Amino acid sequence: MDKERKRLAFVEETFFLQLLTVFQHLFIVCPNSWVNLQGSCYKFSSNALNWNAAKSACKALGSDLVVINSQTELQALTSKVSQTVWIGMHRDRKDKSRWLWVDGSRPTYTHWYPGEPNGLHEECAEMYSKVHGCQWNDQPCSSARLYVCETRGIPN
Ligand SMILES: [Ca+2]
Ligand SMILES: [Ca+2]
Repeated sequence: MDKERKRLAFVEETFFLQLLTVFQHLFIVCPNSWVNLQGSCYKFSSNALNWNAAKSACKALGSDLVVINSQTELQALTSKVSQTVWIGMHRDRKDKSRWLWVDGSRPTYTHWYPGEPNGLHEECAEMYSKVHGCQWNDQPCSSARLYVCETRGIPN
């Protein structure tokens, strides 16, 4: 009996947590000229910069380069990406065979173009346009690219 009650409490808790997430997504407000996609805010740049300058530009806006955590997030972004853009992933300076997101996390989801990543001197990650399935490529950080910033929305 006790076990069953615990199980129900768990189901209830899970349900309410999911409901809370849905509401957070619905009532998130993004700054002007930012796009709200499933509870996160994105800014698609109109200027091309090298990776470090792009990261600084996002920082100046109180955000950082986009961190893509899941296929769901990638799919939400897809329709908006009409040219190659920088994303917030770079090679780990301590071990160049590994990658890091700008928030310090290790990628769990990746979406590399076939044959990529292919060069240890290509230390930053870009995302091809939707025409190329928004797949990723390692690229020298000095290249000029459009970029995508991401920030959490402000609760309404
Ligand atoms: Ca994200
Ligand atoms: Ca490459």
